[in-house]
Amino acid sequence: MTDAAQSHYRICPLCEACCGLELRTEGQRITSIRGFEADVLSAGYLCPKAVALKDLHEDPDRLRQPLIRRHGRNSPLEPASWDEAFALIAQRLPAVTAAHGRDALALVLGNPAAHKMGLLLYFARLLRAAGTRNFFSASTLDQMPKQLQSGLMFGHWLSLALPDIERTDYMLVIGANPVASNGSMWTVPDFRGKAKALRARGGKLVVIDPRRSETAEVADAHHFIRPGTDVFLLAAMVNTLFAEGLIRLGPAAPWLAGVDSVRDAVAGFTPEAVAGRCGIAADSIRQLARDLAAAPRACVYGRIGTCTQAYGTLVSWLIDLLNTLTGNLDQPGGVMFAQAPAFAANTVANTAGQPGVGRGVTTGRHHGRVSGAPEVFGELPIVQLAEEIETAGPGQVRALIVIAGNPVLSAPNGPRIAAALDQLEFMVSLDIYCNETARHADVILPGLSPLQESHYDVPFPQFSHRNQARYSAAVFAPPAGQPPEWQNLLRLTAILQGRGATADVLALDDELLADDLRRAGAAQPDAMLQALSAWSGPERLVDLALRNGPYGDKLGDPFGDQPDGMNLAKLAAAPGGIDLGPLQPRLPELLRTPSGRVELAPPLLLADLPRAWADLAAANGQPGQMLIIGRRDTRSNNSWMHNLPTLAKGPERCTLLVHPADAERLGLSDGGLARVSRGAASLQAPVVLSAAMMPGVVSLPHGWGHDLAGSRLGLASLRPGVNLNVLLDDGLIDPLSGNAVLSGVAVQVEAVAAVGA
Ligand SMILES: Nc1nc2c(c(=O)[nH]1)N[C@H]1C(S)=C(S)[C@@H](COP(=O)(O)OP(=O)(O)OC[C@H]3O[C@@H](n4cnc5c(=O)[nH]c(N)nc54)[C@H](O)[C@@H]3O)O[C@H]1N2
Ligand SMILES: Nc1nc2c(c(=O)[nH]1)N[C@H]1C(S)=C(S)[C@@H](COP(=O)(O)OP(=O)(O)OC[C@H]3O[C@@H](n4cnc5c(=O)[nH]c(N)nc54)[C@H](O)[C@@H]3O)O[C@H]1N2
Ligand code: SF4
Ligand SMILES: [Mo]
Repeated sequence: MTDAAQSHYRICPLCEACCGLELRTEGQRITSIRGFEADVLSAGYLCPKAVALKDLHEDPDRLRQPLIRRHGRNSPLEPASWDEAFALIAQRLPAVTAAHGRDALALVLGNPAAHKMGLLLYFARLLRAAGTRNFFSASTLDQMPKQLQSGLMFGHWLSLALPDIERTDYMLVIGANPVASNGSMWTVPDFRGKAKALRARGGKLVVIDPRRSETAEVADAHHFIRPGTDVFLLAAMVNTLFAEGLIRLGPAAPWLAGVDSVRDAVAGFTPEAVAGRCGIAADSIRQLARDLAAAPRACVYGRIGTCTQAYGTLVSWLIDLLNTLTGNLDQPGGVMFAQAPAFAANTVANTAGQPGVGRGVTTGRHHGRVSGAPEVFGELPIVQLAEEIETAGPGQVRALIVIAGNPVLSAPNGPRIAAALDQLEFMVSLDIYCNETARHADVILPGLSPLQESHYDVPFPQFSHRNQARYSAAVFAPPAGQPPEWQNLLRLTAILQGRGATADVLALDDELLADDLRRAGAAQPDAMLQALSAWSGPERLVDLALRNGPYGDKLGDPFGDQPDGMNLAKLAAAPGGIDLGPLQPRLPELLRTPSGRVELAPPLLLADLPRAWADLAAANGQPGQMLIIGRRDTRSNNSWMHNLPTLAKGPERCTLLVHPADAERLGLSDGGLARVSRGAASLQAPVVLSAAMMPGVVSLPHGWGHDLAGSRLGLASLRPGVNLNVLLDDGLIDPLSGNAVLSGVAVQVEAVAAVGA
């Protein structure tokens, strides 16, 4: 008997572009993966990673069964049944918190959790049950500065001003490489195609980056910048707008507060004062400001290169100041706010509550125990995880749950983190591999293959360049007996609540949802639960959020008063999704600041400017040192996907890019080995000469170093690469957001003598 060919619509869960795919299958076999032409967001676009979903699904190293250490921390990780794995957790984990308090358990949430509705929605349940202050995530290796700045200016952490690329005339990209990364904190599939269209209609794309990146290659102009000096460049651009009378507030004017304070704050940052430090001529800085101001519709977009530096929050603020002071805030063709169809109530509070005013955001409700970093959006800096484990005293972290994260490779000073993990009394990892972090766990609980899960993008419609809603069902049924991850999180929740390993998690799910409804003050909670009964688990939460969202059929009070509105059943019946149109102006309704204004001059940020001013005169690095930056490659994804044959083939990707002039001075040759070191930390990487590098700057991608004993990534270990984060300093953060400094760190680079030479 042959299996019938079938076609499936499936949203790609691998990156923030969230492309819609069409998968063809015959029985359990995947026969093709393509972009789905009818997808309302991505219209057929896909990248090579999507095709690797087949390899991921079939990867023999992908875990299908829990692994546990039966005889304590020094015994080997061995396959176990689900019952045995949870019984071990129930036996060991509550004992730690019972003896040492709730903060003795830390939680780490990694990047892929943002792409899995079961993980993201149910993590909130686990965090509440854990009641610990020790919560860390990839956000402090990534976008925390952007969230803090957006929160301070607009009143909510997730109210991000997004470039309206399809209607703009001028786009400045700084510290982002969306041609390779496919965009971040901005869901915009096929950036390259959209950039091409922008230029074809006479618009201009300009890139500022220490490397002539793949995005710079498709731009009209590119400027090198010394890594870490964006704060100076952007402050000088804002200064120029004031100095040359180019300030234009536009239709947002009535809602803006603090323009004069901004003028005073940037007064000293003239183009001449910063040019030398940035490596950009003063005239060029002025011209960048003038071009931005002169374009009828313009936008500035900054991403990870501007966040992972010592002034990440200031830089993110200056970017939105440029957008605002040129009249482009909340305007078509400028930067605009999405209106997400779901999670308005809990994750996207800018459509919930009273429009136009709110509590705003604060930081520092508690502090890290050792270095005293303020909590930001409920999180402590992930670079401080190790010290919280190492340092004895009340509140010491003694147990850890890591969910879809790999800090041993992803965070600065991985070796220190690895050593700290070995000091824990108990550790659980939820992962699909035994990765470099999970190898330290007492229990690894595997997730399903993405193709065995249904999908709704929980956070990304909030960052989408167009309003839209999409849902896709699972392609394959999960294997019998393997629970979906939301159930694993609920079982951990039950264990932390003292209900043991065998609690009825479906009953707990009902109970927690009913609690949510009561807490939200629902007048008719029972009727609401009844109306949601077609769905269970994360789908039920999505249905609820969609129905009570801005486009929903309104389950809230009054009950069901928008019968034509959206719900999950309607969305599921629309493969390719529902288009909700281009972004619309949302001021002042979007604002959730206490003043009801866009806060252009938040005191926290103004108070940080003198730090930058004092630093302006200093040099970054000693003579002879190089500054190291990262790099993303389309065929790689942070610290994973290196185990998949279709992506792993081809040229070596973990290479050190060096400008030819630097190479000559340092005695490096193309294809030769370089030793890169910072203090006692060092690594060796193959050199590739590249005129695309700014002289004085070298680039090495992150997420490599798959040669650590105990991880189980067979293919990846054959070409392990080296871990950039071994070199980076876990003491370097942006103090406002707690974000790690991952870029522009000074290193020593020297040739490694060829053996026998
Ligand atoms: N030097 C340097 N370091 C960086 C960066 C940089 O630019 N430079 N970038 C930083 C950024 S932006 C980020 S977001 C972080 C990312 O760093 P992490 O948050 O550590 O995320 P990943 O490296 O993506 O690894 C996540 C793990 O999730 C697992 N996983 C994948 N899918 C699933 C699933 O469905 N369920 C479960 N349970 N697990 C799954 C993978 O197997 C992998 O082990 O790295 C950061 N590190
Ligand atoms: N293929 C692929 N796609 C990915 C990922 C991946 O690992 N691989 N990771 C995903 C994740 S988690 C994220 S957060 C996004 C990130 O998405 P992007 O922000 O687009 O990340 P990058 O491609 O690293 O681009 C950052 C750029 O900043 C530049 N840069 C470095 N330092 C500085 C500096 O000091 N100043 C300025 N102006 N520029 C600087 C770098 O040279 C680089 O070109 O990508 C996502 N998409
Ligand atoms: S760009 Fe590639 S990895 Fe990202 S969502 Fe689209 S297909 Fe998936
Ligand atoms: Mo990220």
